[in-house]
Amino acid sequence: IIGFVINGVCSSIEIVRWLHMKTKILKILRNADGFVSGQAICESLGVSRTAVWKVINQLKEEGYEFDAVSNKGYRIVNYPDILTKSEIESQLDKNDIIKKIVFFDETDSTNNRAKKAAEEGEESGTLFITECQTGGRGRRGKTWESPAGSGIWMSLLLRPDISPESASMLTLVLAVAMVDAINEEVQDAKCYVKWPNDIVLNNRKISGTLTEMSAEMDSIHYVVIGIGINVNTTDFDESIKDMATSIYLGTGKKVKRSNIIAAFSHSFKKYYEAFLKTQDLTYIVDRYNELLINKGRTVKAIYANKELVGEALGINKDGELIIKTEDGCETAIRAGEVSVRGLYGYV
Ligand code: BTX
Repeated sequence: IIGFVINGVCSSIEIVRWLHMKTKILKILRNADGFVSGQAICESLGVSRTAVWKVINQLKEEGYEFDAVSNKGYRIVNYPDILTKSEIESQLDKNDIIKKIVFFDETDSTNNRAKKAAEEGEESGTLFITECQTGGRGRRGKTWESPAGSGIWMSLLLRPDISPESASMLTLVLAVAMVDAINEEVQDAKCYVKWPNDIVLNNRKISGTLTEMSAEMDSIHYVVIGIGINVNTTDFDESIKDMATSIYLGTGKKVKRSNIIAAFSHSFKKYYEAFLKTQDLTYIVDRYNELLINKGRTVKAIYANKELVGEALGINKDGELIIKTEDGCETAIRAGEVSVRGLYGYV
């Protein structure tokens, strides 16, 4: 029994080393201008040629395409659209907010996985991601369609030292960071934000955010921010096909999902750090209002069992939407459903 346990421990350490090395080799190849020789990889990582060769073969099996020229080495000529730990980690920097990736082929909901791990002490900055959710959740018990192979379904675990009341603003911080990330990858994608949490392309929804928190009166245990993005999706369920779209359907461009995640990791860092400085949206409000599709349009807000119709003026630094009614009164609403005339069928 002792022998078995020791063997078991050794082999799991081997697997961890293997994954780590795979990420490093991928990073070296990804960042190289041209060919990288097998010898140079061996020397920089202190591993054998056989080990490098094995990793290259594994990458080929995952769909990476190589140009291999004797005396020159390897060069990646085509990347697969996959969401493995190595594929994402090889694009992150050491200062990114995302510190660790936990990937599932399939799971019920990445928010559920993140919350469970958080309860068990998982560190801030861990990103839970899956190819397919069988129980993807929207806000207030709604469902989120999360089929395999075409979208990003992920949840970021954070443990910010902020007051619990400020946490809901993280949804807005994330939305701005994600629009910037999408725009960086697809320059002519004209994405907007529909307050508070939808990302909209061509007047249809491509993304939504679900923020969940565990806190006491004055301190946060953890926040889980879940985001779903339709990236290369071509078909939607009958129930949402008139209101949903994807980056591909909206722009005609197929995008590598891992590139969006990496771009998001960089843009989120900028906005998150700005948010932590003031614990409000002081530094983000202008960018958010630039992207706000509701701005200057007639909206109908349903909140706290009330209904309000008026012009949306924009958000304030606390993330509230200010609505001006016909009588000239301005009301700031903190949370609720807001529909915009002409969007998703509201007329
Ligand atoms: P929401 O309440 O704003 O939106 C939910 C509504 O959006 C649904 O009732 C439906 O009308 C529509 N919808 C459902 N699926 C899609 C889709 N794929 N594209 C466009 N519209 C859709 C938004 O809630 C919050 C969504 C968060 C999803 C992420 S995915 C990772 C994480 N895990 C998890 O279970 N949820 C989050």
